[in-house]
Amino acid sequence: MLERALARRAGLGFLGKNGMMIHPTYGSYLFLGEILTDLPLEVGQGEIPDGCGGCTLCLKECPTAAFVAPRVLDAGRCISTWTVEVRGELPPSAPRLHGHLFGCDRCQEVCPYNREAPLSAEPDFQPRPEWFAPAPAAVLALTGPELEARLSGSGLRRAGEAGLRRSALRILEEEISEA
Ligand code: B12
Ligand code: SF4
Ligand code: SF4
Repeated sequence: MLERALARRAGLGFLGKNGMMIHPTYGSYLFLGEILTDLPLEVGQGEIPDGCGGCTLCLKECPTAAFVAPRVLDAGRCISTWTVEVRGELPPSAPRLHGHLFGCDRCQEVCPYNREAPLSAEPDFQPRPEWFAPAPAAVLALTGPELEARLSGSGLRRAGEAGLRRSALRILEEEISEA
């Protein structure tokens, strides 16, 4: 299901130039979910108009130039693809990870709609201190059982132990080549 397109049509938010579904008050740090039902429901207030205006902060911020045009993402250039979704070795054609171990939020961090957005109090969504910007060398130094224990109940399991070690190694290689 194309969740963002559906969310826009459902009146939950507009699609920003960074491709994200943005709620005018809550910003874009939102997960989308659906319930499929044949219950007759009341039609809501309609679509929320585009709120980007002349802003292009997200397009300029992307470290891999992944936006082909506003709202058009080349997923093959997005750091999220290479640190979250891809399994196995990273090919030489993969973009630089720019220090990102798992996913990337840079096109959201600069968005004015996220500056004042309220933070969730949901316990499951709070960052775990041990995973808050960990040094890649510290991740590589963890033994298998230690890393496995830290991944328990975490979304980071999507990359898994192998994916996180691979990204940590790649970040260190990039740092060394830049030095
Ligand atoms: C595949 C996927 C990815 C891929 C490819 C993303 C992409 N843009 O295609 C990768 C791995 C790169 C990725 C990255 C991320 N993702 Co993702 N991803 C998905 C997934 C599973 C499918 C998206 C898809 O089909 N893309 C294909 C394109 C064509 O569709 P789309 O991007 O959904 O929507 C576009 C079109 O529909 C078009 N469009 C639709 N209607 C209209 C109307 C007009 C007028 C116009 C001009 C355009 C237009 O514009 C939309 C925005 O680009 C969805 C869940 C889902 N089932 O929808 C989550 C989802 C989109 N991802 C999500 C998130 C959080 C992320 C990341 C922030 C994760 C991270 N921290 O690293 C990044 C953000 C990257 C970015 N700027 O988009 C959330 C977004 C929540 C939100 N508020 O928008 C979703 C909805 C998951 C969820 N259930 O919460 N993702
Ligand atoms: S998530 Fe990062 S790499 Fe992907 S489009 Fe946004 S800024 Fe670019
Ligand atoms: S940074 Fe600016 S252009 Fe990008 S999504 Fe946010 S408001 Fe729109």
